[in-house]
Amino acid sequence: MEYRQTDAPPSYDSVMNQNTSPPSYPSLQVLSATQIQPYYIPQPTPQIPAPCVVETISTQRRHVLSYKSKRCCYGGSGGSAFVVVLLIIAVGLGVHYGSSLWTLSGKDKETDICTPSSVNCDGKRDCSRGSDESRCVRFGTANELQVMTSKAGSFLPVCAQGWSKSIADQTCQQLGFRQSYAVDVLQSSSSAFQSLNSRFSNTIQGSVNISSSCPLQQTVSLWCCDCGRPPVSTRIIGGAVAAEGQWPWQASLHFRGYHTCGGTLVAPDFIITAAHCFPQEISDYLLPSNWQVYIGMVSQLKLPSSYNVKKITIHENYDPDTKNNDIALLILNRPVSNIQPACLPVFGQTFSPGSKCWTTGFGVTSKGSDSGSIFLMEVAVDLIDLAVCNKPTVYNGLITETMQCAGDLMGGKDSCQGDSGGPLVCKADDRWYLTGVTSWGDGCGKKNHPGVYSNVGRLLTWIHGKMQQERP
Ligand code: 4AZ
Repeated sequence: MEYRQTDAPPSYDSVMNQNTSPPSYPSLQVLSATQIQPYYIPQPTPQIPAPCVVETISTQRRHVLSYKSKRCCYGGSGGSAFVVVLLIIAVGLGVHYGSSLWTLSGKDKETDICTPSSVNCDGKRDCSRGSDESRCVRFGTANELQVMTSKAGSFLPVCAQGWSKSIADQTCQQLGFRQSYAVDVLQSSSSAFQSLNSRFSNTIQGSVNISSSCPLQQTVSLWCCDCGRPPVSTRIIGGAVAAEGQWPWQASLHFRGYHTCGGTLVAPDFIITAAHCFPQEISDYLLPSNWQVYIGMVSQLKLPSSYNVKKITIHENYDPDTKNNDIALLILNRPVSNIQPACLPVFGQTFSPGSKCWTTGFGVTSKGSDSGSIFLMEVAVDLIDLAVCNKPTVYNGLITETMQCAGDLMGGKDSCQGDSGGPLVCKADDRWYLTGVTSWGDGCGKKNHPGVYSNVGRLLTWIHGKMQQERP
């Protein structure tokens, strides 16, 4: 995180506890000029040793070992060749294998096999991984529940009549949440609706029928969890160290005991992070057992108990060269309780250029620094219009629709190496929404080179789809 301003915040050193000597960072990469390749993020990101390095590493080694021993059941000591043969046979037979086996193999391997007569959003699962039924629900303004059915062919609001807590819970569970949080009734001006059938059958899209009206035009607004409202709302004025509880959804992803990337809790079982945190060419990064997730803490010296990763899902169309679709979803081994997730934006929600948003992370605090930050750092950034960010003097056309620039064109306020995968959040209606995922940039804090974030609003269909497919 880079932070320079004229009305200067306290320097990093001045906010550090002077009595605590920072641990040495033996394996850290120095962010040198040669590493700052324009438009490309050097990988892997810097690694901050956890204070309990020995213990953490030994625990993780146990995980790795048990993982490997499981794999031996598939592959034996002959290893990879046999696994490859197995995979080929599996695809050939259309066998639906356990998810972690696929994850191991990296992206593009999650073949979803569909029946020839597969129909999307008819409530019947025709594909082995359920992709035909995973993009049929979304939320509109005011969290209006909108359902697509094969018959309607478009997203329509759902009539409030007949709605119950049980249907709300089942719908939220379909979307990857544990239960529902709140239901409201909206006054709709729509001219077509979905009305509930008398029986709920598995999915919400399988339980509604198209209708030209709703009683009193009342439709359902559904919340699957409370989100985006931190318990603490004060912050260190002008400073850059985050107050405890300010950004509870912030995750620190440790690869073999070292902070490597940020992440954001978006539901009790799910973390959103960046695809580039899992370089495809290094298979170790794709092993869930090599990762530990810490959530809600503000110091790498005070780690809470960790979560294991059950599965890493990387966007199928992530392009490591352009960083397009730089997003990944982690499912945790157990649900997080008592920590507020950030809200996911609703469909069509926009944050206008110039919106005040914040990005947070444990990344390096100045160019050339050889270590990440022990403390969670925060910085206010402005959203920057796509066309401005694509100007020849800025990123000269490299910014796609699934990216969002944020920072300050004058330089100084930026995320940096090690912040990757972490949140860019913007406030609306008193809640913080995950607007971006820290992705890349030409250096850090440089004039005319703001931070580039994955555009969460543009990747919502992917996020909801995967949360449904991977639901706990
Ligand atoms: C990185 O390497 C990185 N200044 C993250 C953010 C930015 C640049 C690089 C944005 O993880």
